[in-house]
Amino acid sequence: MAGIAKRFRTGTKRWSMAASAIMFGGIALAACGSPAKTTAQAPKASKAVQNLAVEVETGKMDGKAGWPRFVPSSLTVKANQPVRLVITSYDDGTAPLPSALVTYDKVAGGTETVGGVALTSVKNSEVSHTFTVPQLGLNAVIPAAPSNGSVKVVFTFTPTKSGTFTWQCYAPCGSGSDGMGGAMVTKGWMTGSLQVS
Ligand SMILES: [Cu+2]
Repeated sequence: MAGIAKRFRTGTKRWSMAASAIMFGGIALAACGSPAKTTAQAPKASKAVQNLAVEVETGKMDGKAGWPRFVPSSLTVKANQPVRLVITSYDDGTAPLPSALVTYDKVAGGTETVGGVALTSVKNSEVSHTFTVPQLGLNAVIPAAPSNGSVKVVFTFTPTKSGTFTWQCYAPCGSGSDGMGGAMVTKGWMTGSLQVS
């Protein structure tokens, strides 16, 4: 959460700098009567995008009834370079977030498209899984796939901290009365690692 707040502050600062630049440009324009020449440097070429592909398999596919899993569950990326994580989910089951975790229906720390459409949250009743890295403030939300079909979620983010972090699904898609057992607490299923080097 602190990370998100920090990013927000940075964003605000950048915006106000941009606003000052616009105002300054306006004054220059008024003074000389012709468009002010821009002296700003062209932005540097963007860094190469790191592409990652993950599948969410259902119990039918992985051979363990009621145990959905992310494949692969161990991911490795470089810090300070954008990551394009493509999550293809075949799971048509929903697992709405419980009230204590309901804010995880919102995308955080990056941008998301579902089936090519940008969105900032998924209706809780349609949530199937999340890909959440609490230590990096990342949250991708995966809606249920159509039955016998798949849904493609593209989550783009840039990790700025290096280390080995745990990712976790926060949607109660596991076993037990609260859905938080089984796959949810088993490494390699609904939790795994994100190594940022
Ligand atoms: Cu899950």
